[in-house]
Amino acid sequence: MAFENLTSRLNMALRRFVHKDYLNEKDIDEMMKEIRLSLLEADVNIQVVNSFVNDCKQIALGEKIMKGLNPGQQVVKVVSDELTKFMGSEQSELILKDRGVSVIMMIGLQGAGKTTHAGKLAKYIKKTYNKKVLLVAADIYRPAAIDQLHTVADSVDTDFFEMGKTNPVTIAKEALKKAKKEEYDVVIIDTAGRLEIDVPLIQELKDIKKETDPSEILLTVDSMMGQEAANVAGTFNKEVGITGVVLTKLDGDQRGGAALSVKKVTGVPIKFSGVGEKMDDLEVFYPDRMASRILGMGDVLTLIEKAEDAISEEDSQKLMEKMMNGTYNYNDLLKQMKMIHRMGKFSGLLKLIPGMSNIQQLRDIDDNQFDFIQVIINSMTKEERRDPSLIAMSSSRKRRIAAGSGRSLTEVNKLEQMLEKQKKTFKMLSNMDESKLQQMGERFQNGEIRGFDPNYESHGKGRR
Ligand SMILES: Nc1nc2c(ncn2[C@@H]2O[C@H](COP(=O)(O)OP(=O)(O)O)[C@@H](O)[C@H]2O)c(=O)[nH]1
Ligand SMILES: [Mg+2]
Repeated sequence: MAFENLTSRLNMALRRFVHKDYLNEKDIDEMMKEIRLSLLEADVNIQVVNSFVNDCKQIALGEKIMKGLNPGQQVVKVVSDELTKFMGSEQSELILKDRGVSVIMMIGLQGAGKTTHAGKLAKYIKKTYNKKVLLVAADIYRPAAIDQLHTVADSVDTDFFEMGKTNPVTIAKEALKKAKKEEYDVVIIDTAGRLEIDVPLIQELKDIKKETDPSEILLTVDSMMGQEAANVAGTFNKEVGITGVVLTKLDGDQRGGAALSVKKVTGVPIKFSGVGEKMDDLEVFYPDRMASRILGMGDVLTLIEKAEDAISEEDSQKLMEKMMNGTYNYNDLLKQMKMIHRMGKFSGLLKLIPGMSNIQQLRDIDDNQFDFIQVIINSMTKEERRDPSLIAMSSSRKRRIAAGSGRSLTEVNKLEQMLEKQKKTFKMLSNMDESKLQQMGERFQNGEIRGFDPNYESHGKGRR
């Protein structure tokens, strides 16, 4: 794994402090010095390292100590949070159009992994989104590049398009024409690379971009290339414009840290990582998971997570506000379910969560139901999750979500009703005066009333 050395060094730096009940500024300085060295050794850009360590220190000094953590653990949390932020905070989803043909351009230097990752992505998109994909050979310079993509396409059972050594812009144009006619959902264009960025290459990429109006321009960055990685990404971004990065060869035993600067330098999110030569060796890039993997302190981080859960008062407050002002949506529903799910049997903790009435209910949801509700919500677009009315008003959206999640339309409808009922309950609650609320609260706790249909059931066990 690319970050083994970084992990063991960081781990050493942090372990020394993690059980301390008291940390002074000197301790923190010492810790930051170690972190700085670890990052530099892993080949992370020096300016990036300096600002990272500086930020961590300022935050660590200013942070209130969370209940349940000692100061040492608290600093680990700060470092972990900053590392996550540094790599992009949230996971960035692949952008695909809801209808029509979406084009993905794979770009990058020669040998970075464009062709391999075009194949991996085709497989991933077919599996995850159930879409019809066309792989297009537009690298006409490298000997055997067309054959290579053909082999890759066959191995992931995906249709393949080539026109030999015709002009790449024409190839892209014709491929798109075919895709529209034959109702493909996604076209992945494997473009040519160079050993170094040059003017004709940039021009060619610009021309293909202009011709195909891509949803995604994904830059493959070889994580073994060291410091140059971030510069290359910066140049491609400035010249062509990129929407995401695929960090390849993270399975290598190199230092790899340079690639981590990519997000910081370009502002473009890392969307996937490549972890091997096989077509399954693709991972969705989650900054938080990568941060904990790099820190290699699973035990401490789990502890921190638990402490955070238990006192997620701020979250609860926010959720409460959303419930009361009618903006409660599928994201909130999922968040709330996850909270309750994680707390599991600790019913004593349940009263920490607002929205008394629905608790009874959500608590009764078993693992199986929890999984498929999650699957359904994951099949919604970002907009739909944020604005439930989009789904409520459109049966074609519901059908698409059902198909995408592999669940029945009835289940999608039930989930929608569940959300609507919850919203209604909240609305009712928010219109009550205080004494009445209190009365209601007591009755809820006694189990006399429930907010909405408690018989929300899954249809059969497992998927269709
Ligand atoms: N270990 C490893 N090798 C990779 C990965 N991605 C690509 N490769 C290898 O890197 C070489 C160049 O990849 P290729 O897709 O042809 O790069 P392109 O020139 O950008 O199209 C090939 O030998 C691939 O098998 C990866 O994530 N891990
Ligand atoms: Mg290639």
